[in-house]
Amino acid sequence: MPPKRRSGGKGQGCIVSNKQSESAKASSRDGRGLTAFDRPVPAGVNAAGFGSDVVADALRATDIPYIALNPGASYRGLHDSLVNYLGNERPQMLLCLHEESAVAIAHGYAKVTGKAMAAAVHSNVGLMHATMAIFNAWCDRMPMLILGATGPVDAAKRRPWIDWIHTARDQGALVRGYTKWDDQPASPVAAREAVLRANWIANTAPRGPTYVNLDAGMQEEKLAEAVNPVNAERFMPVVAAAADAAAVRAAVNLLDGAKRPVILAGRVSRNKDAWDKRISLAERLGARVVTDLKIAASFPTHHALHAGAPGGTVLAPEAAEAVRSADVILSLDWLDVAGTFKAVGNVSAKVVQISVDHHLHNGWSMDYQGLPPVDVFIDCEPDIAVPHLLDALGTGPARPIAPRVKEFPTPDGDKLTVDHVAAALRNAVGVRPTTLTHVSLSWNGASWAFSHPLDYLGSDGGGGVGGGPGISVGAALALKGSGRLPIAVCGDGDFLMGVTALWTAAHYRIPLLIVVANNRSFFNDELHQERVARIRNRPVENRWVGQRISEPDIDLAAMARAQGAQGFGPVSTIDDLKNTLPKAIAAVEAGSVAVIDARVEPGYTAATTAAMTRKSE
Ligand SMILES: Cc1ncc(C[n+]2csc(CCOP(=O)(O)OP(=O)(O)O)c2C)c(N)n1
Ligand SMILES: [Mg+2]
Repeated sequence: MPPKRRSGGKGQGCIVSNKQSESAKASSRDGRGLTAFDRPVPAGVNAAGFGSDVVADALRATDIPYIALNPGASYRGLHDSLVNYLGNERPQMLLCLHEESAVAIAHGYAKVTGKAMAAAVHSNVGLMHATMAIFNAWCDRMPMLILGATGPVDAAKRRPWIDWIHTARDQGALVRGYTKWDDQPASPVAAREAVLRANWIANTAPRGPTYVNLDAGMQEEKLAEAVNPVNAERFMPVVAAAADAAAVRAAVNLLDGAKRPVILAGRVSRNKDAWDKRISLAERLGARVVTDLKIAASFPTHHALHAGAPGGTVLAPEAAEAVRSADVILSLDWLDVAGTFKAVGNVSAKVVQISVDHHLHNGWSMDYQGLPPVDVFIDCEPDIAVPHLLDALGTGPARPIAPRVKEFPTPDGDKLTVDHVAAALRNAVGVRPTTLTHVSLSWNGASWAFSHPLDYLGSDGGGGVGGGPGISVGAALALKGSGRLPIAVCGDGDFLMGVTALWTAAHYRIPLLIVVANNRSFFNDELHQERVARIRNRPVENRWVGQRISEPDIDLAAMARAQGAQGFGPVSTIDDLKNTLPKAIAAVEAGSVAVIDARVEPGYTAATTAAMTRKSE
């Protein structure tokens, strides 16, 4: 039985408007929120008394519902304000066992909602733990507000030893290359402004993480006088951006006359109306559409115009051929236009690029990819530009499009492979709406159909292994109560690096199914070693050395059970998996986290294996 809900404190003394927070209240009442958990006794604190109370007020004004955190003395002032001033609600704390999972949970939440969640990480050490997950979110262009802290900037206030090792001159420098903005405000009023600005910048396209470093001294400082309230909404204005009319006309001139147009459907929102408009655009143009497993679902994969299955490492042959023979290519913020052209070779098409991504590029990280040739550039988000294109195109010649039957590859052999896992999963979930929150590197894009923007959330963004579990927990949090079944397929390496994110899901009763495609190896790198061996004429059979996670095999189901999740397996046969899946799904539907350890044969799709092990460049 969860403890009875009691309100801890009042909060929001330094902010005038409380309008936005009503939505958060509503989501708690309808059972989707987590306010039954971790209730503090009422503290009876009704007015901001300390610097960190002012920060807490600002955080509430952002309307962010959750703050994932791992605690630390550097932000003990803020921690107290969240518990005893705000009453641990709006935002509610989500305790995490590692900073990397705190940030990954915020990342997964943003993948579903498109909005920033908050994460708090302790001083330099917590931030160091968090860095890889921040980098993943940055590369994935996902918003989040990261609060950090430092030992007192005023050296006279530092406790001996610990405050000194946990104080760095420029802590933001640790993450400046892969955050949109950072600050270390020197007063409570400046901190309020920093929190509002950080939330505003994170949520404004191109989205990304922001970092506010809160001086411990500032947090713990007693307010000499009441802080003048502000109307927070006015400091986080909606940024309206439209497509430039001349650029739209130029794009339409190219697209309307195109004989073999191709749409590269890239980074777009989870909005269903925008999804439908994208389909209308493809149908109006008769354009083939290419999608990518690295990013979330952007077009129905079984639409007759979808070319090949979405690829991760390599483009499907049908997609590559469509790009090669295209006369006009429309990139809807495609992740890597230049790289795609390089991989395909001989692309002669005119290119229309719709993107705001260039506003984010910096000198530290090369995640902006190669510089693509572009003939018409529309500097706005694709979801905003597509309706303008449709309007400008008007009605065109009817192009009958035969619907395509959903077909999936037939898995080979009788040993358990990732393709068998996909087939068994498809069969077990039946008609339930599902969200694939993450897939393993071994996943075959042909084995699942995406027909709604929430059917698939894309990969980790930065290629940082270990993000899968945390991202999936955050996505499952955002999907809780939506009627969708969140499913993650994680590699064993990925699962093992991020496994403690599961405890947070178990504690807060966030339902999630994780199937571990357990090949007992960092198999991706076996293929790299095979390639090097081939090029150097050395024994290919040694590729496993320093890669295999066996002897002893790790009991992944036990690792799940140890954290309060339900663990199934190891399952090593197709029948075992078929029998286990319904039980695991039933557990998730009853509110649990369920993990199936599926001992699969090592192996990637034939195309990926061929590309990764080829002898030449
Ligand atoms: C943080 C991090 N460490 C190491 C790597 C290098 N790496 C790329 S894929 C991979 C193997 C992942 O193993 P697993 O999740 O089991 O997937 P598998 O390749 O076995 O299908 C590794 C170690 C990485 N990308 N990120
Ligand atoms: Mg593996």
